Amino acid sequence: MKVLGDKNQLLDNKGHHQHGTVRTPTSWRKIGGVVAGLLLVGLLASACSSSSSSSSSSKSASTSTKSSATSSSSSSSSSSAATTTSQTVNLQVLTGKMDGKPGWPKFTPADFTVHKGQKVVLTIKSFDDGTAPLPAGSPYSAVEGGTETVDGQSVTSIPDNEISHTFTIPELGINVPIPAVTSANAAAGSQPPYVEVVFTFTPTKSGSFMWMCMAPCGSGPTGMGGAMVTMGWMRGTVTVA
Ligand SMILES: [Cu+2]
Repeated sequence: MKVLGDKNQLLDNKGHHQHGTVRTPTSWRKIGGVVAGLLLVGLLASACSSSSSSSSSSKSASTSTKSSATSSSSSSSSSSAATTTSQTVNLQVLTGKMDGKPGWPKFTPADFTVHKGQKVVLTIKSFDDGTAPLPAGSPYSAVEGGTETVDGQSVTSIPDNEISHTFTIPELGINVPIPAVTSANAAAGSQPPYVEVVFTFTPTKSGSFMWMCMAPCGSGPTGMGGAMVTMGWMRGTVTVA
């Protein structure tokens, strides 16, 4: 299935250099302390980077950390310091049929790690053309906790009857509604067709948080069984380190 591996991105870990000015140090010992401090920062940064490289071995997604200072085409509209980094996380929503388990759509990978205080660009490519409308009045049709585009267009919510899944992290106040693949996506030519959701946010709280889908896309009379209640399908863990 060739689509699963495409657009994977290679890690692009770059070291960060901090430039400090030491003004009239009172002793060499103080300079030594500053140098040791900078080295420690460097070590911590590389430890953080290598943990995301190890988690990127999953074949269907990758995580990378790169300096936004090197990409002048950054789409961020917020002005930020040159040392700000962004992280890229790629998820896919596979249909149960694609994964050999009809009726069990799944997000993959289900578990990933991001870094506190760093902007995350979460790209979710969904191949699911099935809708799972939210109950009327559900709050999960609205984008919360960041900004979202669907196939390049900014959105603040998705109509209930177009929703296929949501990527929701209640403890972080994050909700990403994901529409079903449409005939327009099919006409765009990819095979199988997919819809691409890009959600940008900055985690401000560290810890381990469960994410889940709030759309009734599972099995059973209410759509809340099967994939909906099984870790690794419509729920998983986001670690903010
Ligand atoms: Cu779902």
